[in-house]
Amino acid sequence: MTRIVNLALGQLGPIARADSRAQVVKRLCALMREAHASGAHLIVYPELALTTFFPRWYIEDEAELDSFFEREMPGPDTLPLFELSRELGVGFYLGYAELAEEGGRRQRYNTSILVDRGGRIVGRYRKVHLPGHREHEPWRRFQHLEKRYFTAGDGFGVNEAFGGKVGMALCNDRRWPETYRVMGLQGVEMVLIGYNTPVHNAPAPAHDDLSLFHNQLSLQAGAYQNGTWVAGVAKAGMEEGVDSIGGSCVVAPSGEVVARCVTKDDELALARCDLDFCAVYKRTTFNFDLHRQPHAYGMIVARKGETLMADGSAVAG
Ligand code: CDV
Repeated sequence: MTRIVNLALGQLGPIARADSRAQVVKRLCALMREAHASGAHLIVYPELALTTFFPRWYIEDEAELDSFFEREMPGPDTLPLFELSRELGVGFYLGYAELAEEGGRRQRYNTSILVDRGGRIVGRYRKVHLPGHREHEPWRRFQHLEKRYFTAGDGFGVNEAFGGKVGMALCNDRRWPETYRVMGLQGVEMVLIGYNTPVHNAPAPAHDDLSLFHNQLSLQAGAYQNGTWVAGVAKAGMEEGVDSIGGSCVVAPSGEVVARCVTKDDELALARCDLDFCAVYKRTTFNFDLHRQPHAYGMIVARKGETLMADGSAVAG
């Protein structure tokens, strides 16, 4: 069985607050068509890819806040993307704001889904590391209210899809070694990550010049240290007065960047990812069974049949 995944990065340029879902979905479909024409099996879109990055505003009106969220997936506006996926045989990763009803309670999540080449949802992930702050902080040039608007997800799973083990994360997750390691311990072979990263870092403006470097550093380290492919995809450019980095790229299990976007606009980049290449690293330098020393790490380690959660606990299943 061949385990080649022709991967497309579907980087997006800015989405204005006034842009409708239909307008955005049209852009996503255009990228998917281009990906298909280039032989892609899977296209990765950014975090919160259906709307502008609304956590930059302090929004008090609940109905206005809700307008950025999806109540169902697919819904009427997103259905064309699923239909096109099925028609072309191109799967996708999509980040969006999810409004869920759980036990009679409304919950808001920063979510991504994995859709197979038949247009079926085969995985869902809810962002674990929510950055920013909970209260309005007027001293900032713009807000980052993810802690206010979203509930944190509860773990990093791995999906059997595209002939291998595919994991998901969202934006700030990519800076944390645990994100990759928790999936690495489950044998992940490809990690898909959408992001929205402003160039300006309000709590640490001295880091602004390093925004792009830190993005790539995190993706490369996560890939190499876990012997996995990693794809990071930006929503880039000047969106509602906030400049965000581009730099979408695919990193091989060797830690090398093998494909990269060069603009801060809607742009496709392509990589031929051989999932079997992961084994070269997983069987040698990063053979976890042979070389890891969990007894020395002072942490709980998941046994077979258990999942290691982001807080370090292990749960069945
Ligand atoms: N959307 C994000 O998670 N953005 C963060 C910013 C706030 C630093 C990031 O880690 O890129």
